[in-house]
Amino acid sequence: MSGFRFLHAADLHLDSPMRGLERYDGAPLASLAGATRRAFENLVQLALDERVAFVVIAGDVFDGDWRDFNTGLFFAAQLRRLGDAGIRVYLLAGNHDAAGQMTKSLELPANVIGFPTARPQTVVDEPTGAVLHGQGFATRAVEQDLAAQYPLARPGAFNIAVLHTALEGRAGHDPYAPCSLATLLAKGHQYWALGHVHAREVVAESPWVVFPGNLQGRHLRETGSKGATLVEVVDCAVVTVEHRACDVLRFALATVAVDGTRTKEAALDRARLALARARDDAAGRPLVARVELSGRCDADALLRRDRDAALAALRDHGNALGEVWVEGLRLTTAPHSTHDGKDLVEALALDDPALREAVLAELLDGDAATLLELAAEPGEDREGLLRGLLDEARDLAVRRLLDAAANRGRGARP
Ligand SMILES: [Mn+2]
Repeated sequence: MSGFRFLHAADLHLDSPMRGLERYDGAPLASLAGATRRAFENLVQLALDERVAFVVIAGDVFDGDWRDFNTGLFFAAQLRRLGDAGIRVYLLAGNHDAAGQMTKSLELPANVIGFPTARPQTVVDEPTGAVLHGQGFATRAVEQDLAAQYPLARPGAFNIAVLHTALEGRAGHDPYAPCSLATLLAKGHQYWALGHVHAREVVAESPWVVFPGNLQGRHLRETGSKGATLVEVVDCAVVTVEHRACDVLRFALATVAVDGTRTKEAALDRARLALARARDDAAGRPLVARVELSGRCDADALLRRDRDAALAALRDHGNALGEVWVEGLRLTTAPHSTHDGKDLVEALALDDPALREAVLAELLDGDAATLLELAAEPGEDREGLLRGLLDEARDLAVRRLLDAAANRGRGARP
């Protein structure tokens, strides 16, 4: 019986900035700095600890052309740590670090084998006998099906095909190097080491087709555990495929049901619990969380009236928990109501001119001037503010109509 292990990673995006984080006092700013680099250091340490034979990196090591040589120097130094332990690295260019994108380069250590970008190449990893096939991106936008030109599996060997692709398309990702799963399966390789899609996904298990996901989340669309895939091979067959976390900082969406809460404090208490739970899930890593409160509750109006205070209370709790950055607060709550839809329909059908006038007057008195000002002035938060005002207006109208329906039910017209 002969066996070996290898690590499959992709989308390191070294030195890419963390985006969309509003700074505030007490926020764990320092934990963001260098997160992509520290995640890669964790990957290298994992390779050393697990004594893997080689590491496969399926594209987008870099976020784009280097600002200076430091990004490249850091990467080469880490690769050398692997080289000193006799670990090979098979490297493929993706859309972000396509050959045509990079103006600076460093000669990589001898343990690194890069795939060409003009055509697919097959290389044999001599110590294990594994056969690897791959073709990198020559330009940023590769629109042809690269997989179609990949060679067939070499019989009697363990074949790994390395490819940067969106397959037949994945939400939120440019549809580069499009190909069908059927094309991949027809090649006969035992493992397709894919890159490009930042959410981890095991597309197929027989044979294995895997997106390991990116190594480190960078914003709130990259939530949950991030890392690499550890693969064990015995007698030319995959025995285990495991996700291993490498991230040093985690992103989370904390969705909190606040149905039935009477007070703002009661709703916020539920949010505080959800933050503590998300912190536990991050297993000691600093956390960036967006809180979303949803459900029908009496606290709805109170929360909306003083959203800044609610956000500050949650940020303060994040500071108390330690290294929890509350990115923002989203309210999808609605007014609590004991009435069913039938009441509302009846109320809307009232066609009571006096009631309609009262509702409109209330809305216009409060918000018309602000709405007009906002509409005239371009600004970053204008859309959010307008939406907030419109939400409030809608809720106010609903409340008025429900009150009217209730009064009518009791036979007392306003
Ligand atoms: Mn990519």
